[in-house]
Amino acid sequence: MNQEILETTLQDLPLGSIKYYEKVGSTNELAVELSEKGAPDLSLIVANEQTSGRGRAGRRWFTPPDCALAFSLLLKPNKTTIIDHLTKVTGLGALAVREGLNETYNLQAEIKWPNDVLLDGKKVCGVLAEAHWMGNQLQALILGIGINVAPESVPPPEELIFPATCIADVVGKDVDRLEIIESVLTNLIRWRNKISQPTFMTAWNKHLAYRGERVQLLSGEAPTIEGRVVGLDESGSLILQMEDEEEKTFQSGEIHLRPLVDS
Ligand code: BT5
Repeated sequence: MNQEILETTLQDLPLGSIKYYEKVGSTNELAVELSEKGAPDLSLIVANEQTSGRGRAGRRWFTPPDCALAFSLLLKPNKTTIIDHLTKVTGLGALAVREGLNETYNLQAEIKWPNDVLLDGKKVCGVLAEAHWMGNQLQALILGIGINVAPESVPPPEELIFPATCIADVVGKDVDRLEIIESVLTNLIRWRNKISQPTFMTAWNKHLAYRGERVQLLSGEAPTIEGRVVGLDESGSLILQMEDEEEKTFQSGEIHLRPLVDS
């Protein structure tokens, strides 16, 4: 991958700008700098390697060179109604990845609420949506996406809190990073335009992992919550059926979800 190849591959997409780097700290961090300089809607930053890729709550995202996709897209609030749908932006990224993997390699990925994409029940992608504010004005949403493509992108098990995989291992052959990023971005732009429509939530809900299954929600020091996955509400919050049959809704915040084996 390089700047020229990326520009050629993505030439039909309405991107604000495309910047390719061989090695960066974090593409989300660079996206903030770009936003501060007034970069337009749909400006894209892609890195071949990240040295301090980040996940949620200060966790690390592993992106060694040549084997993964790591990119951030700037979404300007004035361009769409996205400001009214901030709680759905992580889902937008996850849904775009799911659709991209389906389109390119006919894969049936699932979305583990709130921000992971799973193949064969293992994490293949993580999404990190961050907001860039100036005072009380939202400047841009930064949608960071990391996808494991070749086996070298999968961290060793001792670094993981959830099992991980990569596309090549699931498909059983080498896969093309350019083909995947093109398809993911195409789907992302398409779904962003529909984020306010019921079809968006229907699609996200349809591909939700663990529907009908028992899961645990872990959130820092707070007591663990257990329940059965019912689905998502219209804002992207998770609905669980609790032990007493009552349904409760949970916003993502810093929550982790874990499947539970039914007893
Ligand atoms: C995420 O956080 O899954 C969000 C990851 C977002 C990464 C993208 S890459 C482009 C952009 N630039 C950035 O700096 N970040 C974004 P979270 O749900 O907190 O999961 C983090 C956890 O996933 C870590 O604590 C590890 O256990 C695990 N992990 C780290 N690297 C992984 C990988 N390559 N594959 C699977 N799991 C990984």
